[in-house]
Amino acid sequence: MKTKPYIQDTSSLGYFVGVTLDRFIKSMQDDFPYATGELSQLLRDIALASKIVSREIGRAGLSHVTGAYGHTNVQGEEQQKLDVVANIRFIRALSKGGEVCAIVSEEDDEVIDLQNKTGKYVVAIDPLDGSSNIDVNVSIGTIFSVYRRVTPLGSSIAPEDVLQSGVKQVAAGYVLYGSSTMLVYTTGSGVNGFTYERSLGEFFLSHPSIQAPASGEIFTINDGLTPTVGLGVVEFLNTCKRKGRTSRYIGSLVADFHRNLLKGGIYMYPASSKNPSGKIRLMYEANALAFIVEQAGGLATDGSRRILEIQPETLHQRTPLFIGSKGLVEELMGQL
Ligand code: AFP
Repeated sequence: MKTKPYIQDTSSLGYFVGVTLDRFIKSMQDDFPYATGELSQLLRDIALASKIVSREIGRAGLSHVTGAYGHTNVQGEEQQKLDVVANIRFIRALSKGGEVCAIVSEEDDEVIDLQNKTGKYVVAIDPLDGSSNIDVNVSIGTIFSVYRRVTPLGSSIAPEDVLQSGVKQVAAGYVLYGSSTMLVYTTGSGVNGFTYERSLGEFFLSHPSIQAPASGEIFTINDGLTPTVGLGVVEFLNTCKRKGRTSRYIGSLVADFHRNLLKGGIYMYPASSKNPSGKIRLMYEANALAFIVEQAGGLATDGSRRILEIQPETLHQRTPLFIGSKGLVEELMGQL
């Protein structure tokens, strides 16, 4: 019988066509001979929860999960029903997996101690970011950071396991529930994006090795803030306008960040008189995106410090955030 080797030539389609998230995670794990597979499993747990949340979001208008839940979170913000649904889904997935010992969530005042003394990892998560956009069918997202616990396995969790600076992240990512659902993540060796194929129930690699353009034409800020922000930011905005740059603002950090990551731009949420420490939460918004943007060649700062080097003091600490293409962040810094 004549045989021939199976050579899959997908070069004309792009090398990565057909790679599922599971297979990709496995191939990354294989690069680390001592990896136990726990981080891989954790990433799969997050992906699974995000598929469920994507489904809930997709039918939100029909299933009575839009609107307020009737409770205010620790930030003083009114929780939406979908915030609560997403929080439950992610916490359930992370607690069932067995790799995680503690979770910090935007929706919970205190650290969630999973009482899992063999869990190696701590997760900080904003289960559903951009809540004000839920009811109006505009893109929203999930943001997550993963840290290795610092106390020995077998012991109870301690504050130092949780309050770690962004440089200590071992993985970070976001899910964008937009015109399609995408999961973008890094484990510190580049950034890769996966698009959800709903009918197959799988994420497929669609954006391999994402690189942030070195500069760009998009500036992103809530313009209503500008009368109360620092003069340096105002000056930078005037420069952007003089140079004919484009202003784009969705009000969902994940969506605004993702657009600028792919197209080149800068997202700004400075300190203002309303939010003297900025609005964006360090532990489950800024750090993950800062890790991703740096891995993609961009920058993230609070105006004077690299976001990843800020030592968090409290769980829900806020920070000013300037993040995006290197050239634009540097230009802004020159005017601060
Ligand atoms: P929520 O998830 O609490 O709505 O916060 C959204 C967010 O942190 C971020 O996603 C947006 O970029 C920013 O707030 C929008 O803030 P403004 O409404 O003040 O522009």
